[in-house]
Amino acid sequence: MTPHLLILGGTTEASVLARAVADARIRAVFSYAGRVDKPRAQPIPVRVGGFGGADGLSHFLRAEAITHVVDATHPFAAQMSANAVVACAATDVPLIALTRAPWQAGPKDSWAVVPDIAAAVASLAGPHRRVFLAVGRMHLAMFAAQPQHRYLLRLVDQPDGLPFPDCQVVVDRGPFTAEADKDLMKNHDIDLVVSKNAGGTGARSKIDAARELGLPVLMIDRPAIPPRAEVQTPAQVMSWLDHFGVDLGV
Ligand code: 3Y8
Ligand code: NAP
Repeated sequence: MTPHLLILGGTTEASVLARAVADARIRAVFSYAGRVDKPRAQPIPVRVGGFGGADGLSHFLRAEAITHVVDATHPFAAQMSANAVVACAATDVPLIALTRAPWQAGPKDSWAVVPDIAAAVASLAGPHRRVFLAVGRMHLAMFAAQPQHRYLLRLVDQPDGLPFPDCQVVVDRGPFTAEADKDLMKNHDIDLVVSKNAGGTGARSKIDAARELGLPVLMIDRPAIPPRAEVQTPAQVMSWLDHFGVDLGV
């Protein structure tokens, strides 16, 4: 069988894996949803846009003769991950997920943990605060239910129109650093950080900065994802491929 790998991407780890796959000269395609204007370039062919649900993904797997799928999407990309489980089962294509363990609160952290974004919105009820809302763009509208706060938003692209009367926007994509996030939060006199429990390294700087500044964090737990094989490092993905007899070019 001639290997043809599909990497469902959009994370730091997916980009590291793409580099390892390119170096091993394994035929692969990297997939983005098309959420942002200029996604990071990759050293392997890239496709952008949804597949059209699990059926659309099954069709893609057959049409492109995909032999292995690596779901290296973000832990909050639950729909994509669920579709990958269904489509790989339907087409009998091996699937592995490259995931990041959730961040754990340390002794110096002051986290309030909520199960999902709706619960985070509800827990923002109460008097005016200066909130660093670093959860991206897609769910901002839900937070409009709490307009009494001053929000600092960090977005990948310049938004057109924002659902808050009092907010400031920083357009930046990670990975970020704790030092820069400390300065940002001090300059904006932030008194609460709202974050998804993304895990990994690319988004944790604001959590480290909050700890060092002694600020509380509203931490949003990740959504449930159907069971599938999971590993935590690109190297483990490469040995999974090796296990299937894929020539790693070494
Ligand atoms: C389009 C593709 C790489 C990947 C980099 C990681 C790290 C930097 C930190 C903050 C939190 C947030 C957000 C974030 C981070 C990495 C990683 C990560 C968080 C890009 C990218 C795409 C996206 C989509 C985007 C979402 C948004 C979420 C911003 C590329 C840059 C908040 C998640 O405007 C929008 O529509 C943005 C949408 C989904 C969450 C949301 O709900 O808005 N990511 N982020 C992917 C696609 O089209 O398929 O350009 O690289 C990737 C990265 N974002 O290779 O360097 O691995 O997690 N991304 C969160 O974790 O809370 C920012 O600001 O502190
Ligand atoms: P999602 O809610 O799970 O997916 C919604 C739909 O978007 C999917 O059903 C699929 O459409 C399409 N899609 C998602 N990821 C895709 C991919 N890599 N390639 C092709 N289509 C994809 O996903 P999301 O939370 O919007 O995340 C979108 C992208 O941003 C992913 O690449 C993810 O890794 C990245 N990202 C997300 C977050 C986050 O906080 N959610 C953070 C960092 C990076 P069809 O059903 O039409 O196939």
